[in-house]
Amino acid sequence: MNNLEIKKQILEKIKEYSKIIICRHIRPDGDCMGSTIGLREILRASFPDKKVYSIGNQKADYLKFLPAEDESIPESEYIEALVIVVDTANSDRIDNPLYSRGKEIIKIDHHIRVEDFGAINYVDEEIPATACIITEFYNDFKDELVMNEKAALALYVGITTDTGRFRYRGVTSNVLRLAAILLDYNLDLERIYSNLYLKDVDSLKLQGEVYKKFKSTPHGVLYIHITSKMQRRYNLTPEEAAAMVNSLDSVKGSLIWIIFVDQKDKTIRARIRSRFVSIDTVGNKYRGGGHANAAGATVYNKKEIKALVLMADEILKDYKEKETDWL
Ligand SMILES: [Mn+2]
Repeated sequence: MNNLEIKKQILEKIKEYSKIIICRHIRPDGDCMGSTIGLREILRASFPDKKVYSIGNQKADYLKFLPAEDESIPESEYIEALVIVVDTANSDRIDNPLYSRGKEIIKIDHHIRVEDFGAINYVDEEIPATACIITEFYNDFKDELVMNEKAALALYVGITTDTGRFRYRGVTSNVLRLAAILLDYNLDLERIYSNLYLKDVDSLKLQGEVYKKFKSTPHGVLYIHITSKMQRRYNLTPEEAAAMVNSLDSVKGSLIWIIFVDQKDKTIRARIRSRFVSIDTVGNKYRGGGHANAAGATVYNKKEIKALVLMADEILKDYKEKETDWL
C-alpha cells in the first residue's frame, strides 16, 4: 500500500513544526536505526531551520558505523514537538518513554498492525522495511525533500538488513528501485557489508557450539537455548548471542528455527524465524510480535521454552500436511 494521501498529511505536519523528535523500538536493529537516522538526515537537509532529533536509549554496537543518534533532551523540549515513531508496532516497545509528551505523534511502520498510537498512522504491512517507506516518502516528494550520503547509507542498511540482503519474499521490483535510488549516493557496499556481517572469533566459536547442540522437534523445528553460561564461555553479550539466529536457517525441511537467549534480567528472549510458513502467532502468544517469517517473544523458564517449541512444531506439522512443495 503506497497511500500518497496519508504521506501528504505527514509532510504537511512536518512542515508545521519547528521541532521534530524521531523515536524507534527497543533492541534496535538495522531497520529501526536506518529508518530513524535516514529520516532525520533527510529532514535536516531539507529543512535546515528545523531542529530534528533522533532519540533512543539502547544501542547496537554493530551499527556504530551509522551516523550517531542524539543525546537525550529535557522533557520540556517535547511539549511543542512533533514526535515521529518509526518501525514500532506497539507503544510498549518505544525506546523513549518521553515520546508521549510530544504535541502530536505520527506512526510510520511496516509490522502487522496492532496499535494505532499516532494521530496519523502510516502502516504498510507489505513492504519489507520501514527504511523502504522512508525512501519512498523521499521519492514521492523529491521536489521538496533532500537526500544525501548519510541518509542514503542509513536507509540502505535498513533495507538490506530487514530483507536478509534482498533475499526474502517481500523484495519486489519496487524495493529494488528504492534501493537503487540510494545507491546513487556513493555508498561503499563492501564497507557496509563488512560492518554488518564480519564475525569475531568468539562469535564463530559460539556458532560452532550452536551447530553442535541444536535440537530438532519431530516435524523439524530447530532450536537452541543459549544460556548465560554459554555466553560467558565465549565472552559474548546477550545481544551478540542473539545474532546467532540465522545460524539455523539453512536446513532442509526445517522451516522454523528458534533461538532462546538468556537475558541479564533473567528473562529469556526468543527469536523465531521461518520460511514459507507464518509464525507471528507464536510471537504474539508469548509477549512479543513481529512479521510472518520473523518474530520475537519473551519467556520466563524452561517449561515455557518447551511450550513455545511445541506450538511451533504443531504449526509446522499442519503446514507439512497441507503443503507438499516445501523445502
Ligand atoms: Mn523493520
